[in-house]
Amino acid sequence: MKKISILMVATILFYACGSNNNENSNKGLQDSVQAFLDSYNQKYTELNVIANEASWLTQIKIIEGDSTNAIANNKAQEELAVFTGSAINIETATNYLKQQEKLAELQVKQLKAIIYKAANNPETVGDLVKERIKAETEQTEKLFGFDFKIDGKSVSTNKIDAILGEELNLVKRQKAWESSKEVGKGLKKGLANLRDLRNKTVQGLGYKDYFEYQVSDYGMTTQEMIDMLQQFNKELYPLFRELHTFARYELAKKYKVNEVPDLIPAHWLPNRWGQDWSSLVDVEGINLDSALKTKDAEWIVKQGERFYVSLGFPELPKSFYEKSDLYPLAADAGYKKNNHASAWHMDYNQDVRSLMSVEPNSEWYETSHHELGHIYYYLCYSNPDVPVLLREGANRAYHEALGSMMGMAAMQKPFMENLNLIPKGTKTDEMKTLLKEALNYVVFIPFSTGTMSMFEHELYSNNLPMDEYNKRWWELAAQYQGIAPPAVRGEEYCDAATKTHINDDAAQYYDYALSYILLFQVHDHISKNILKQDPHATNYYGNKEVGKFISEIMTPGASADWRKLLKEKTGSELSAKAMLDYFMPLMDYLKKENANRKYTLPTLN
Ligand code: X8Z
Ligand code: ZN
Repeated sequence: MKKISILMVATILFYACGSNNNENSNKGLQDSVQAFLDSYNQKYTELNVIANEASWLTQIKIIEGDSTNAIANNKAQEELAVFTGSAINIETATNYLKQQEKLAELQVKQLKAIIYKAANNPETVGDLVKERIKAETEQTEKLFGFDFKIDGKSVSTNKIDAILGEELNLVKRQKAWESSKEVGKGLKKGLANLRDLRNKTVQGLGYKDYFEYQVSDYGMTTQEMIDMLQQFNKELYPLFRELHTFARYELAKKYKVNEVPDLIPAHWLPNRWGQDWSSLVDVEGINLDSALKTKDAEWIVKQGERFYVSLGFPELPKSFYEKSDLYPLAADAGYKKNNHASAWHMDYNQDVRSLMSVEPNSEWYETSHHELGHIYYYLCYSNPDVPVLLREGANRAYHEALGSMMGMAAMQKPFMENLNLIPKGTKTDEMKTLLKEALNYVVFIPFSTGTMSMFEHELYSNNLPMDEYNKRWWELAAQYQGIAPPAVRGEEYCDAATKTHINDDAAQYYDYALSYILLFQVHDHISKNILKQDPHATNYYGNKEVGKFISEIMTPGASADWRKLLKEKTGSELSAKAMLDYFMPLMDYLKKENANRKYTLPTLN
């Protein structure tokens, strides 16, 4: 037997005790951090419940001249801001983070989340925060309380969209388009003011500007984000250039205009911002819009739920239907509501709601699937393993991606056949289908990576002067999307501010660009590795393995590292490859269609 020397015994004891001591002191530290986090999470939830409820009311009922909801909302938002931005919370979290190697990973993530949230509302600039909250409420009320009019008659945004979707008369189209831009005029000053307030509040904790602050949520610098967006835009450029050329000629034919313009007049397009051109192409045999005309709006939402349930997700809580606000207001309601779709997590638990104005058409069919994606994401991470502070997406793009992916899947032919939205065995032109999809998903990339994100970058990071907002907006729209306004748009307008997100989801639109890239990556994986189906023609319906895969992405919420999660689930880093592969077959087709046509999309810088 080997003898153990006295010295060796002493050494072992020393380290054992030492490490024991360390463990003890780590445990002591971890316990006190946990006590802090528990109490933070509890208070944070309480205040959010009140603030969300107040904010919900300001969005579902906007009564002209009645500021009751706005006042209550400002008060609730201020109380939440005072808490999240409090010096004591910042100091406590910062101090604990100095010993982060001794803490559990989940604790470190929560402490960082506390500091991140604080940076939007630091106590040190409390007055500015208050001013910003007030200005934000005012801006939202102006945007969604706006009375859109054509020829002096009030119209809903759904009506404007319907005109832009169907009308062949260019004069009528221009009227509808121009009416949709009127709201921007009254939002311009508010936007300039909000830009300053947003920048100043985050500067309190050392961020350069609000754009940098929002981007930092991805663990990235502004430059890294801009580079990534430009990279994606560049990769999709050749395809978009073909689509742009195709669309110019087809639209000129459609409107019987002899001379094909170099830049597409914005009012020729079926979307107010030219972000989705898909309704330009009809695919014979697949007319989702006409199939949906036989359904009602409620069917659209319920069908979305049935799809998720078929994958193994639970039914929506009863309260979802009781408390959501899903359908358009009656024209004579006497008040307005937010007309842009959103999903809400009221209590970080089961109180989930959506605000929409669903009508039975393909746009709302897709949007309902998108919103339910948010709702199921909320429900998935509302579990005891995910602390309230981390009940968010793995990153913001994930939150946008999964519902959009379900929307895309729900529009593929085998899926629609299965639902009897089209007759089984319908013969269709697959290239046309792909073209229609590209006019949605590919066309969105220059808008989201370019016009929107570059405008917001210049707005926040470069302090774009107010008297250049409209000029710059249209320069970017020309550069990236190849579109132009129907007539000169001077600085009395603020066309950027007609887009919801510019006002109330500031400096975050790249979330959607990344979400489209991500959704094709996840869809590619699901199609090839789980369903073993062609990504162009899948049927997710009823497949529990697909449901399990999606729910595994959703369930950890922000407790997961988004890059690791993507690698783990799809085997690759974030990349446009899947999206490019998906649309690749279109290149040859479009090149032939575009033979002898003039290409006019501006080249990339
Ligand atoms: O804003 C949205 C969602 C909000 S939850 C409806 N989307 C972007 C937009 O409408 O501009 C979805 C895709 C793009
Ligand atoms: Zn969304």
